[in-house]
Amino acid sequence: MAQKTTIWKITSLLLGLGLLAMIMYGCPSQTGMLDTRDAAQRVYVAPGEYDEYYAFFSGGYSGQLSVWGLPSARMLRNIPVFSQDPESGYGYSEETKPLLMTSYGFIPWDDSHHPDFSQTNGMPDGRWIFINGNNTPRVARIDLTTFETAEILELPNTGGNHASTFVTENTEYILGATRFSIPYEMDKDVPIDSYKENFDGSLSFIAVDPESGEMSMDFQIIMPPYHYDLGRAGKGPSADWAFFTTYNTEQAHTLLEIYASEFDKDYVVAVNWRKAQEYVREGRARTVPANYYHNLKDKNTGIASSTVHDEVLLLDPKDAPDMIYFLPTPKSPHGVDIDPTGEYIVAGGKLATVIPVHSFSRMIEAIENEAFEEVINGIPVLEYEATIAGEVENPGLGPLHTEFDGDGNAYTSVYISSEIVKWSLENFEVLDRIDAYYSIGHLMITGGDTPNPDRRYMVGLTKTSRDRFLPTGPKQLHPAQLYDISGDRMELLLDFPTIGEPHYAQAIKADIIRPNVKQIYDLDENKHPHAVMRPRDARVERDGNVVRVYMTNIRSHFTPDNIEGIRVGDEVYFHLTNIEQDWDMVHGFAIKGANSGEVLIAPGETKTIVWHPQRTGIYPFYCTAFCSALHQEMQGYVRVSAVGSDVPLTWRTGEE
Ligand code: K7E
Ligand code: CUA
Repeated sequence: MAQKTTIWKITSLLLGLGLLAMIMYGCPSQTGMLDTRDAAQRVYVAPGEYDEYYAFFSGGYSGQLSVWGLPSARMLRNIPVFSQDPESGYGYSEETKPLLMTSYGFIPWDDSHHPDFSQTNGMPDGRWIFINGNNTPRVARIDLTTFETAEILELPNTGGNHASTFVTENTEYILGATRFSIPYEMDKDVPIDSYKENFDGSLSFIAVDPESGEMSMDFQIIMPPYHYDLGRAGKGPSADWAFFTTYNTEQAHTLLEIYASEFDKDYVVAVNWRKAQEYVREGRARTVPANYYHNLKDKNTGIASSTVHDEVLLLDPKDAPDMIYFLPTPKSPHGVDIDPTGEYIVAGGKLATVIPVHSFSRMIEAIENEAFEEVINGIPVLEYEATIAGEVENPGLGPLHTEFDGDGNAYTSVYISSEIVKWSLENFEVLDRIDAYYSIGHLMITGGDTPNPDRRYMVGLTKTSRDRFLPTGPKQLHPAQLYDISGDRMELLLDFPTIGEPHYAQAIKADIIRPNVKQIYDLDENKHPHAVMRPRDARVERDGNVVRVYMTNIRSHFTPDNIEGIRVGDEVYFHLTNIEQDWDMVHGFAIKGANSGEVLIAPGETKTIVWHPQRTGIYPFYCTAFCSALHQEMQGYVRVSAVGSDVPLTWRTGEE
């Protein structure tokens, strides 16, 4: 009897908690879990078959961009972007090192958050994908014919480029913004307590050449010293606008956890970038000194080089009327997301109890009616009531990011209560909710942030996996979950570990990219100045203490293989040309004692590694990729003699 009472007490307690949760969060999802076999079927891609989607996950603190097939969640590639990659030689080879140059020198790491595709008429065109570096502020362009980083541009006047890379409808601009306000003047040494006087915010508009994809810093807008968190380009009717969230409008500079959470509302910034561009063309921007690097890989040689810029165009809202507005938004918002119609501007107030949804058309009306609360540094603050379209009640605790399925539904990731909440753009009512494992950041819907998403799959990018996978010590990989969103209820299909910390992701129909992917680098187009196309042209040349080895690689030998006459103190460049013209026929190169990674050379490509021999002796080098039955034979030796030795420079090509 006593036992029964206890059970009943526990049951009613659980029921009560459930009821409480229902009151707090609306109707809970049934289970969301499918019959396991059914789920397995729906993510099954048979051996030899291709996935339907390419998905690109940011690497977060890995600085890279990983590529996955969906729905199988097979990892296809990890593209090195901001961080050196000893596996491929990216950031170690002489060709790629300049990509990682900044005004602070060679920075072989960054923190990559938001990938976004180049777009044509609002739809991803599969030509390039961009991604931001949040730490030493940068933006990178990855060429989707080769899946390689082609370009990196540093951002001046920026302390953490987080609200990036969001791309406008026809890739006119990539957005950027300073997450942490900082003093503008370069290297300015001021007390941090002088925050309000000396610190400024900035928004960046990076232009993209429509043919080559080449990026350039077109202009920046100087802003009050708030924190600029996330951005989005408008769509359709709002396509000429860009939106950013702010937090710390309190302008705190210590204990932000407390002092940057005081105000009930911060702002969404709305910028008419087309108008800003006109003002800049009219000469209303001023030129200010700056110092930033632009690193670009030459298409013909494969060699990256750096250009240093010393000024930037700066537009002040005080000199640029009718261009930029603040929309009050509760409370320390994180994400700002634009629905497929371009009408709704959804903010994720991480400390707010509702999800505020602004209306673009109401915003335009409010601007016309001058429904302003005040004007800050030339920026009118619109009345909250004048722009708001609705608020989603009971969204859960800590809403962050919202995505859309194109059928009038929105999906918001909710960090603290660790769930995804689906709600209606018609009446702002919650329709469904499903657990996330655990603590979700961004989510992503196939077809993405476009006027026309594919209502197929949704990926939740979560922060901690805890008990979801076999344990690997105190730290587990960051997980992701795949959901089917084609029905009324969200259904969990799969959960899988990822690499790095994916913040955001994009997925595109594989057909858009696949036909353009290169299988080889064409040797006829290889204009690398140190390339050799035939083993008989292979040679070694000395100029003072600089030695250049012009080497070919083909199954299963290096030419030349044996080199003598190298001395301690020499600077030895191995210029390796892979003269294979077969898809995926790579060779690697490594030499004992080199303070470097290996270099992996794709078919038709030339890559260079530099080596500074420290000690006399015999140094084996070998191919690191198991390329053929005689791969183990793909090797050679370098003889290193003492400084001043008279051993003549010789090499073996098999022709002598
Ligand atoms: Cu929410 Cu950098 Cu977009 Cu992480 S960010 S989650
Ligand atoms: Cu080439 Cu192994």
